[in-house]
Amino acid sequence: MKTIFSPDQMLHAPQFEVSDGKLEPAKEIPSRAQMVLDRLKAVQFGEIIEPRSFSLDPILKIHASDYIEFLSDFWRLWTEEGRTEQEAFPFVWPVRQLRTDIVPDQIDGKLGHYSFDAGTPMGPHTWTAVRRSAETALTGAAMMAEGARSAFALCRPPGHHAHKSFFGGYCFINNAAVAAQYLRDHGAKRVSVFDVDYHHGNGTQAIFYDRADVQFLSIHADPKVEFPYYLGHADEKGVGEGEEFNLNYPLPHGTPWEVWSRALEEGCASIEAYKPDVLVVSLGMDTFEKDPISQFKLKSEEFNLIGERLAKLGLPTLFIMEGGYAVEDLGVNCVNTLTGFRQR
Ligand code: OKS
Ligand code: ZN
Repeated sequence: MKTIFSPDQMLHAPQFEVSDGKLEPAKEIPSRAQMVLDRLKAVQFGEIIEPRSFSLDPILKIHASDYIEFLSDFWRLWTEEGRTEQEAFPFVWPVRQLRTDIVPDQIDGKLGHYSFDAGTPMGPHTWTAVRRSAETALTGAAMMAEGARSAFALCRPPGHHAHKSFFGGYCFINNAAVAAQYLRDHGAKRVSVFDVDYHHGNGTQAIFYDRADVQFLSIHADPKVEFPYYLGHADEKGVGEGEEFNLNYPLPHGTPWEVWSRALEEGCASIEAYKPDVLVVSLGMDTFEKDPISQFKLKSEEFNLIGERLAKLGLPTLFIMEGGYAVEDLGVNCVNTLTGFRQR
């Protein structure tokens, strides 16, 4: 299995995030990708290749053009308004009765319009890294369209919280959604996206919610007690043509493998019934027992079992990296998953 990665993805290097209302050290940092690269090399997992370049077209099939323009112009606007902080945080949002049909001119107004949380700083090189991360996912999708049986897109920044026109949860472009759409546009009739990150993939769910051609499944901490709080409940099943093609498995804090793996089984059974041409896995390792921001109890060896179970589906599979913040163990947990998959 080949890994796709570009060092440009390291250019997004936030120092801080607003977490639970406090300024804290940033968690979604370049060393995450480095730990995975180091482990891939240590076990000689396979070739690591640079992503290809893509026009913005495949990204604009998922994201609104004004949003992508905002992301790509952001740092110029920020400095033109005389702001000198090295990272920008939104702090005001157009919730409920406030208007979203007019985009403010002022940069803080824009930041709130195009985001849903304050935990996702933007810096001078965020756009470069974000676009390259999406190209990493797109390269994986292109390799699958060209006949690869599997690929690993080492995406960073991650993507699954990003909606059509707003960022949040460390995510800017929804890499998995962009990849799934690319696969649809290059021969796949049906695509399943299985999100095994600790957090609900609210962006991916919302993007495909009314569609029957992309099935979305997510195992995650119950949003009643966990970020992203406002999406990811079990009764969200899709709308219109998309009805029954959205499947959420919210689980309580403290969930161990014995319980988590039952949701994995159920999800796999639904994927088998859907009969997709290709599987996209939103791979988060923040289900790990020692993850600093999460409350599930998966052990390092159990990540191999995730890979093994997914392999049993017998589908061409594109892995796309999402979260995971126990940096010391992240490489092992990630490569364990990929190894479990390959050993089948
Ligand atoms: C603040 C929590 C912010 C959580 C962001 C989640 C990022 C992630 N205490 N998504 O999968 O890993
Ligand atoms: Zn996560």
